[in-house]
Parts: sequence; C-alpha cells; structure tokens
Amino acid sequence: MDEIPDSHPRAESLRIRHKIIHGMEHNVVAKAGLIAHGRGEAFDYLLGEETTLPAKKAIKAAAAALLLSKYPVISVNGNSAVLTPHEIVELAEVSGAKIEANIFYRSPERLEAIKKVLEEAGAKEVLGVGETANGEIPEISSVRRVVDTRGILIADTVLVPIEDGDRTQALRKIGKTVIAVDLNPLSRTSQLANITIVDNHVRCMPLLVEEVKKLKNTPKEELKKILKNYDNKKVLGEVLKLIRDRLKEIAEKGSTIT
Ligand code: PTJ
Repeated sequence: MDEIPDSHPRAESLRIRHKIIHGMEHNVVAKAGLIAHGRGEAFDYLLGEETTLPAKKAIKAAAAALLLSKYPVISVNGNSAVLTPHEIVELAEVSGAKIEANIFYRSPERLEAIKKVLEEAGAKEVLGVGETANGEIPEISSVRRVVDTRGILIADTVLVPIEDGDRTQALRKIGKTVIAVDLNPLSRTSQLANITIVDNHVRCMPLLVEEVKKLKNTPKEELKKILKNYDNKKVLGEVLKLIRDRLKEIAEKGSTIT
C-alpha cells in the first residue's frame, strides 16, 4: 500500500483506515469491519475527532469498574485487534483482565489470526480460541454466544469495543457489567451498556490504560463513589448535546476547515 505523506490533511485518519484494510487482507478484520469502520469515521467527524469531556467521564468510570471487578474480560474482535493490540495487552496487564477473542463473523482461522496479532503485541494468553472456547451464553443470538469457559462465561465485567449490537443486552440480562467503546451514541450497544465510551477506540484505549494506572491504588470506597456518581444516560445525553452544539456553531459560522 502506498505511503501516506505526512502533509496529507487527513494523514492520521488514512493511516488508521489502512490498518483496517491490511487487517482485512490478512483475515483478521471481517469484510463488514470495513463498513463498521466507515460508520465510526462518520460519527467521529460529528464529534470533532477528539476525546470529549463526556468520553473522559466514561473512561474514568470504566477504569473504576475494571478495578472493582473480580473477573474482568476484554472482548476482542477483528477491528479492535488491529487498531490497538498493544493497548489491549497493556490494559489487561494493569487491570488484571483476561483477553478473549470473540467475533461475529466466526471462523477458526480468523480467531487464530486475531490471537497471533495479540501475541505479537505481547499477550501471554488469549482466550476464546481452541478447546476451552466451548462455553455458551444462550441469551446471545449470534455465534458470539460461543465463549470461553475461562473468560466471558464467568466474567463479571466485559469490555466490548466496536460492538455489533446484539450482545450487550444479552450480557446485561445475565448480570454482567458491560463497558462499550462505540463512536455511535445512538447504537443499541451504546444505549444498553452500563458505561459507554463514545470515542474512537484508537484514542480512548491509551487514555483508559492511563486512567487505570492512575486509579490503581485508590481505595475501593472511592472507586465505588466514582461509579455511583456516574450516569450513563446523562453522559450519552451530553454527547448528543455536544454534537448538536458543534453542528449549530459550524452552521452559523461556516466551515471549520482552516
Ligand atoms: O470481527 P467481527 O467478526 O466480530 O466483526 C466486527 C464488526 C465490527 C464487523 C461487527 O461487530 C459489526 O458489524 O459492527 P457494527 O454493527 O457495524 O457496529 C460497530 C460499531 O462500532 C458502530 O456503531 C461504529 O460506529 C462503531 N465503531 C467503528 N469503528 C470504531 C467504532 N467505535 C469506536 N472506535 C472505532 N474505531
């Protein structure tokens, strides 16, 4: 693939896009992952392509929830694996979470390819691949119901980045705390998760790692207070208001392009 010149006004966005394309060419990302990425890009435009204040509140709550969990699991799909493999590994290390590959377009080859990407980034254990991936969550209608008996099946908290929507409700139904990363504040996942980080996965993962490090030695009571004061509906409302105000300002002032 051609090198993207630094001078290109959208160089960073194109580099991220190329990671997704490269991932698809190597059977890590599903074909539909390209479409999902495009949908994410569109919402990122509306957000101004930056981590907003409501997203920062959600990141803090997510960090507290991970640290309070007895058995947190980071669920990894094709897109999240190619976008932030190192951050996934680091988040698992600092939060004590397990990493599990769990995909919508399921095939043994894709699961192996995702595992390889994560292992190359330093993961010592990737659940969801091979023999122990024989658990089932019947409440999930898609093949994502097949989970690892040492992972999502027994998790109390599941981080679900770039999610396809049918799973969050099912996971919540069986009592799991769901943390979503989704640029679309209107998606089923965003609306149904306990904590929704409306931010680009690429931007939010390093921030989440830092927040977990920062809160790691905070007393449990303090962490519980952070969660008690967090209101996901309110935070999603703040995101929508932010988009509304931003669009209003642009509409009144004209183009944002400098
Ligand atoms: O790897 P698989 O087989 O599990 O398939 C994964 C995809 C992504 C194809 C599957 O989960 C899917 O079809 O997802 P959806 O229904 O398109 O939903 C993905 C959501 O993630 C959408 O709401 C997008 O706006 C959002 N999204 C896309 N890219 C990003 C993102 N959110 C945060 N960061 C991103 N980089």
